[in-house]
Amino acid sequence: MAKGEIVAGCLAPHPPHLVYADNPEQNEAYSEGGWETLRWGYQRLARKLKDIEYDVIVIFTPHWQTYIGTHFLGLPRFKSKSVDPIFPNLFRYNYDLTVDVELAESMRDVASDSGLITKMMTNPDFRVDYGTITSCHLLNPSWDKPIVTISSCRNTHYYSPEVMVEQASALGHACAKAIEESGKRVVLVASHSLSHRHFVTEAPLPEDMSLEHIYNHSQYVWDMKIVEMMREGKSREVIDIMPEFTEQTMAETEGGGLIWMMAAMGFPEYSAEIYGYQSVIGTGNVIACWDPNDETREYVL
Ligand code: 2X7
Ligand code: FE2
Repeated sequence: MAKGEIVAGCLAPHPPHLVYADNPEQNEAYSEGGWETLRWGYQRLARKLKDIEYDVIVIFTPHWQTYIGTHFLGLPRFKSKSVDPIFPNLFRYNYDLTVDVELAESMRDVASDSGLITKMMTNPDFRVDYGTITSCHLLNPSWDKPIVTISSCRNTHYYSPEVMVEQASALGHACAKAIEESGKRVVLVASHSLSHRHFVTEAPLPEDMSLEHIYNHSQYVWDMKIVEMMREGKSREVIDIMPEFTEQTMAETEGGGLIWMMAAMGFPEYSAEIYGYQSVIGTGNVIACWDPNDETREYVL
């Protein structure tokens, strides 16, 4: 059997606003659009993924928060309605998704053997979080691939951002090993924003783009520094400054997704493809892709 491999790694922010703005049939809310820079970027990345041969999407989400170890979706199908607890007016999404339980269990086993605390989620009534659904919907609107969702163990809050770097890196290495042994071709997804200070009152019309802007200039400068380093192939350095970035901008990197993905991909030294940057309720969001294939990697933006 050929070795499994990671065929792409995507940094895929999940503001539910983006699904709301797209008006897919699965979502109950109706919008007049909005946040096109991100949505069009997602559409371009989704087209790229369609041209890549792969078996499964493995996604790490900060909105499935676990306090004792890392959990993995562990049943072949989850079907329900996911309602965003903060934005029920925008996101009430009827999902019906399939899980690659075999790969989820192997990742769990390897992670557990390496000393991490792990658990499979086997409650059929478990409600899949909106981070998973938003990023997966925007990257693969046809939902024609199985997924594996990995929870975010709250290391940053229990301990510190530095401990998160250690723990999420160990999890990344374990997942990479399990993927290699599986023989499967896998797309990794770190589902989160960058800077994360945000407005606390909603505009009368959420999609009124005349009111959308970054929360403050400091967040913008930090985000641009991180994006520049991604372009320059400095993924190791991005992770090295992550504790400070996370603290200074309340960044959603606190959940560990990007650390996990960069570690699993061996800290790429090639440029990340950039598909768009835009704020959503003041947060900073970049869509980026690390394509390990020199022949297909592009300069997008
Ligand atoms: O979860 C989110 C987010 N990460 C960014 C912006 C808006 C809402 O929800
Ligand atoms: Fe979020």
